Amino acid sequence: MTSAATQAQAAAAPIDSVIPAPVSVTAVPNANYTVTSSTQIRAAAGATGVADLLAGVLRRSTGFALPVSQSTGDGISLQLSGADPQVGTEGYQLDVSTTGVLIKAATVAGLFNGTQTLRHLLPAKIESSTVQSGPWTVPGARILDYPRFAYRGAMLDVARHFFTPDIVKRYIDEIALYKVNYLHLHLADDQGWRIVIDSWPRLATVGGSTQVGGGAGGFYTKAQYSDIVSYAAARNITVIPEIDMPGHTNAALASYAELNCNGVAPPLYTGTDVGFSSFCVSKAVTYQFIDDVVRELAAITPGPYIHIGGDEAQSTSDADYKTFMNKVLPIVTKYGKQAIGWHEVAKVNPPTSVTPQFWGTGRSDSAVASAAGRGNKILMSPANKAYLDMKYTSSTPIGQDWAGKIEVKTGYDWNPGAYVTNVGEAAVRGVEGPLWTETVKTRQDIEFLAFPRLPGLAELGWSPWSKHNWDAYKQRLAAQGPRWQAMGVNFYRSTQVSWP
Ligand code: TNX
Repeated sequence: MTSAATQAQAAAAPIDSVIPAPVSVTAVPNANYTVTSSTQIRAAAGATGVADLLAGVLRRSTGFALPVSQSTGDGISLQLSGADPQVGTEGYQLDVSTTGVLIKAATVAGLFNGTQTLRHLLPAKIESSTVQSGPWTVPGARILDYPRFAYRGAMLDVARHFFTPDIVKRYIDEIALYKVNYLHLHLADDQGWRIVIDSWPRLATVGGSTQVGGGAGGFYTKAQYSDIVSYAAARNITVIPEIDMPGHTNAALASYAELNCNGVAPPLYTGTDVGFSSFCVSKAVTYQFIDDVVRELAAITPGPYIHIGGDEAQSTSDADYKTFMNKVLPIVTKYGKQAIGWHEVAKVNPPTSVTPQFWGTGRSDSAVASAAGRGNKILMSPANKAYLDMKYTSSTPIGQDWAGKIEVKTGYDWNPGAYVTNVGEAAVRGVEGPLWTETVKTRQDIEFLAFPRLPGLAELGWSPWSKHNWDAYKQRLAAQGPRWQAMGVNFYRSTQVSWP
């Protein structure tokens, strides 16, 4: 590492270096706190899990013992009482004084978010996995913070290329630092089916046996999926499983001949075309199959949502699409879940419990606007702004460009609450950054596309619009560079940002 980079990692973090920008940050002079070998972490009953996670991060780089206990006193304290009511269910207050850092929230989720802010307030090398030298100083500050939208999401396509549970967990760690609270896993597409369904075992064993380019593919056992779900939950992230249908279903159709209208299973598919497959809308077995899949998935998914895809159904007629969705949406409800669908689902006038996910490249969509008018909440993922699989520039190596090139500023400079005509702030559930993986093969590829764009989306989802400011944001973003270096994150060094 260059000595400039070493210095950047050692420098005390300025109080305004947090991403997403908090609602309110006030500097408190002469109130810095330094974490030392005698610092203790004190947690309210119920918050020791969050305290242990924080201790885990801080112990690795400081080498300090940092014992966690249910006690009160100096040091780092996590309290579940006394927070300003404005913090709501996910916000927190963080006060730094010479004797400690006090984080207060109404919920464990709020405390978790407060601890992520604390990480940003420590020198960048706090993120190192090996012991570094201090001082570990937190600048004197008072922070009050809570999210703009209840949903800040990231989607990972594990169907086009399969990613191991360890890679998914690492992505969870990386997005949790930016207060992302939903991880949408795109578990099935033409090229692969990635989750065991006991009543239809060939989905995983056959449908999961390859991927784009013809590699070995893979799938998650239910135990592995549940492990990912709990790992995410400990980090305030709810997993949303997606089974894309009626299109994007070749892997399922290849696994079971009876799901095809002609009774013949197509071969497995390892290319990157879209729009060529469809479930057989007229066959009863199709809905028995979907009932089984949704029942089994709902049973291992504690979160409220199941994503049913619904995009690019170019091999399904409009009438069939409507018939299909009107049968499938009630199945999701029957198993106690709310459906999310790509925005084409808005065309069937779905019940207001359904969330259409906007992925268009324009600023208007009449079906989405009508759904918003009827009371459906819309999830915002405009492809030319939020798609993490688009190339940054024509010369960056991986990614697609059908929705355009998305440099860091382009990905940051839009307002999800005033983007699609007649879909106002109150109709928006939140934002999500989809990362499709036709061109993405490794953990490093995922990181290169997500960083630095994902933090920008996270800020759009969390921070009040009044804090939106590219010039200020790019300074804060620059300060993440040394953090990502310390974490070993393979990020894109956009020339729009003056990395230290
Ligand atoms: C469109 S976006 C798709 C995906 C592709 C993606 C590639 C959407 C809902 N469907 O099937 O992977 O483009 O960027």
